[in-house]
Amino acid sequence: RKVPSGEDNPNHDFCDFLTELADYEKNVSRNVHKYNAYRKAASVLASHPTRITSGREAKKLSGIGEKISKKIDEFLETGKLQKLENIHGDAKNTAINLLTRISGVGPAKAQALVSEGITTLEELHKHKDKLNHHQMIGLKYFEDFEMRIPREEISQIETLLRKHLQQLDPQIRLTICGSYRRGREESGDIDALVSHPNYTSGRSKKPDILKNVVASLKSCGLITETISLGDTKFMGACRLDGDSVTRRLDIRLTPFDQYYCAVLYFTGSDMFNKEMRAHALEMGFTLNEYSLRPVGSTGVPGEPVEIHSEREIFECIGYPYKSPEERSM
Ligand code: DCP
Ligand code: MG
Ligand code: MN
Repeated sequence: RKVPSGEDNPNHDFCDFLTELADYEKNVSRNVHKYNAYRKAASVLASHPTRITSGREAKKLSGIGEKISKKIDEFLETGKLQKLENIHGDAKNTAINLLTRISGVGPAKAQALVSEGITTLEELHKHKDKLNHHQMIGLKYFEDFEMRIPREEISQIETLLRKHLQQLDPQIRLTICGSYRRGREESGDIDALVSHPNYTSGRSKKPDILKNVVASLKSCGLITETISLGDTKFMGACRLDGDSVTRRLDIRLTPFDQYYCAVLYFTGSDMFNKEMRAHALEMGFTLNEYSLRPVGSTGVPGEPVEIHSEREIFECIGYPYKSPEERSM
């Protein structure tokens, strides 16, 4: 799902089965290493410009080893994968896969439900007592949250957010990050980042900005559900108007001095972040959603580098600048 697929990708059928294998490793086997290996292979193939015609050819690409190259051969020869056929034939896997599609339900929870005999949404509706608040909202909006959000709708929501935040406090900064910022035509959710010059990492006082923001967006009817609300992180749902689909909305409040590291992180993609952080480490820096810090010979990170733009982070670690649109790997 996160990997580009469809007409523009000559290897999309390989990407699809690799993504499905990745999901199986994450949700059923719970093997994060295999999950990462399949995702990496899918992303490498997704950005490969020409059709791969053999496992041998695929193996020359970074991130594709013996096992995956054999799967590509099997798929080319038989049009399917026996491993996936077996997975599809197992009702338990199917149930776990269904339940993990509910927002807030992870692999462990899904497996626990299945072992208690709950394998369908209908059954789950009868056993809501087994769900926490997040999972309850996930179940309530199961269909809505599965629908991709058209770019145009996020753009309209962005306009509304800006208008309300401007009224609340003209100094508040807002950037919609995630796949939307990477220029995608459709997104899975809305990732909003807000900041304020009066809120910096050095201050110990708890910020009340996010609570005010959420209260104001609730009272105007944009925010319709709250999954969780802390000082710096809101998870919930919003709706453009009465008959629109309910959309997952995340809002994070970030200290002003950490704004660009946060924008970079929440723009993603997650694979791109992994790659950039690994490059930073090679160059003697540790990079995360808060800061960029040099790592001394002792291995202890130093003081954060002062950052004034997203581009500066790339420059500091000698990583060729990529526009958000180029980060969808
Ligand atoms: N992120 C990350 N590592 C994770 C999860 C998230 O680096 N494990 C960062 C990169 C993501 C961003 O946070 O791009 C937002 O997370 P989302 O899950 O919302 O992912 P996207 O916005 O990229 O895709 P989607 O359209 O599915 O929401
Ligand atoms: Mg997103
Ligand atoms: Mn998100």
